[in-house]
Amino acid sequence: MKRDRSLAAFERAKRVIPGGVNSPVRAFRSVGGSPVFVKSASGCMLVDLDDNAYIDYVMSWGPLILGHAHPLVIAAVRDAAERGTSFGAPTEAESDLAELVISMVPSIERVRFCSSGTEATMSALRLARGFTGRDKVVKFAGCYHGHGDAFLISAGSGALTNGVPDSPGITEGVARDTIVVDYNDTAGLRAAFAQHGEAIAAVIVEPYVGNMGLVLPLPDFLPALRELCTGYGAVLIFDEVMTGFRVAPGGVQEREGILPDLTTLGKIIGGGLPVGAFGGRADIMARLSPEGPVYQAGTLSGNPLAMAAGLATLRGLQAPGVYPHLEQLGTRFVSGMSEVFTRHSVPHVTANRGSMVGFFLTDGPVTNVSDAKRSDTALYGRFFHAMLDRGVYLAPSQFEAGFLSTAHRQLDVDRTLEMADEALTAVFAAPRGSN
Ligand code: KE4
Repeated sequence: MKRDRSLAAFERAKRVIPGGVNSPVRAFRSVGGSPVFVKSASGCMLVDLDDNAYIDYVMSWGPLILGHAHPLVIAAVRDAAERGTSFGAPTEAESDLAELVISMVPSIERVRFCSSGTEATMSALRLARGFTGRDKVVKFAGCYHGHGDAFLISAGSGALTNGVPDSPGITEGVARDTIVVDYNDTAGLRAAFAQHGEAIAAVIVEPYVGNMGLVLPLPDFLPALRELCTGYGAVLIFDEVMTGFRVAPGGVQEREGILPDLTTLGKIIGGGLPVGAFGGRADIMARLSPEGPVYQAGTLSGNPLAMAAGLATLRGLQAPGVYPHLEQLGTRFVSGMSEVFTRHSVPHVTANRGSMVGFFLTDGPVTNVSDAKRSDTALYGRFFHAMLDRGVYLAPSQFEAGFLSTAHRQLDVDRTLEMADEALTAVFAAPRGSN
């Protein structure tokens, strides 16, 4: 498949933008090669600068659950834009979206909008610290909550004492207040609370993890989180930036029946435009400026175009049968992929929750980041490129989830599975290192 224009565009971009991208995962570092530059997209199809078309399973990393350029979303954004793009003053669209979010997400009584998932998680943590008067936060290895300093922390040597920065530019002082436990490690969580309980302001978790690849909670994990946070007076934050409105209308908390104290949202809530949000218990949200003392703000928070895109998207999800259809499509995708991997004797683990899908190229089970890292990332890279050359755009990293939309049809999934079979045949026929 010829991608000369994308190659040239990448060389141009690298001269003016670090790494040639505005978010690292887009640079294909994890799978090798040069990224596809997009000309346009519609439905489940992406078209690159060389007019190659791909069935898209990244879907902008989750926001586009109705597919690219959905007519209802485009019309709503166009209509809003003709009345002005931003005012820095309140509009009723913000209350419209807030009321809809509160009606859909079980634990949210009040909500604040911002412009990204990172802002949402940063703000939710500050609010939890302000509400409890405590400093420490517990996160889980392999979970990603945006690029806020407090979250770019790995488990330190003395894992339960304090974390170590994951990136230069993060101070020891910040790392000291982040405790990192293994996902699904309920014993480790109990130990963290036994050691630091009264100092823990919050626990933040991806209730279904998308940022290791798709990793699901063991049956006792989320209930233990709820029990310990309640017992020690810590704020339980479900980071549903990826799972919100994705795995169910009310996210994981609806599907699992576990209510957090705060929820962070993003992606789908903006329908492809920049929106983040955090919300939850009214008594906690009441501490937020200007009602309370915890400061948080944003020039473009509640932006009218973004509100319009979010409203059109969430309203589009209200149609009967949408979620059962997405569940069936996601299940077909992962079961078909499993059949293909089995046919080619590739060790694998596949899973889906609704239209959020994942597969690891390793034997199971995969319950935490150490398990996930056993995946054959070299094989994943060769598979990724073999699929790309056959018109299927998977996540350019083994450690990401995939997403289907209401624009994906059964025949798109079936074609994808045919291409997966062809791709693996080609990968194993070629001498190693050649593709
Ligand atoms: P943003 O700041 O990228 O809008 O959201 C951060 C974030 C927070 N929480 C969860 C659970 C997330 O998945 C994300 C962002 N997800 C990544 C995909 N793994 C965005 C892709 C990117 O970084 O370019």
